[in-house]
Amino acid sequence: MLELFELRGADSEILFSPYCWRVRLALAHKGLPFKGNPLRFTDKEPLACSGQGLVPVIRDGEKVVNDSVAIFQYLDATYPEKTLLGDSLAANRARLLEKLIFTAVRMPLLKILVPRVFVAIDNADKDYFRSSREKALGMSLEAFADRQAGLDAFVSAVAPLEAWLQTQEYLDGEQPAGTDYLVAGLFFWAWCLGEQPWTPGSAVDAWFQRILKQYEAQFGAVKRAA
Ligand SMILES: N[C@@H](CCC(=O)N[C@@H](CS)C(=O)NCC(=O)O)C(=O)O
Repeated sequence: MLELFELRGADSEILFSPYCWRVRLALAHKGLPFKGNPLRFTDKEPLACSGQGLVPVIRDGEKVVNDSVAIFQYLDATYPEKTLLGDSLAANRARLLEKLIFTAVRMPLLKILVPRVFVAIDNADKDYFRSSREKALGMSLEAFADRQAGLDAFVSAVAPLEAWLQTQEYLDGEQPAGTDYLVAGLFFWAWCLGEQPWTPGSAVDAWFQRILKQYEAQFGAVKRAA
């Protein structure tokens, strides 16, 4: 069976990586059965087969693929039914969208979520998480975290999505597909860590709830941190 290496917290059922959520949602969309293999940040050995150290990684028989967008493309090429990204032009646009939201949506969320991630992760991961993230951010986690600035920037970043979702149910049209999951992965990250930085009752909220409900109908309730 297809295997998904993903990220877990101290509680192995709290899955909080935005990129791994993208892949869970994509596998659910394709209706592909899979076995989740949740790893701590510092469990690198099982990822050796992928030649790098980040999750998500999928193993599908002999084939090993890492990187959420590359996994979407692999799934479309191998299991063409229920397209995620589409042909090369559409796939290229999805990659562009991914780059845009990486900065616009991920960074505000990180400002909100960093303290929650630090609490949720296993004790064995805390030193690694702090030192690797502080090096990348160029400052301490405490200096970076800023809930109010994160919330304000997040609301501005999702305003175009809010307008878009006033006119159609999903980012990809009448049915959800790849761009919905690329963005929703970030929302699941917040959700699993016990946050909901978007406005209850908004079009974005209704969109997220539709995707969540569809996933939970297949896989059961998503566990959230307290
Ligand atoms: N571009 C990659 C990003 C993957 C990534 O950054 N994964 C994080 C988890 S959210 C990770 O594995 N971190 C492990 C580490 O920092 O050692 C994707 O889209 O899959």
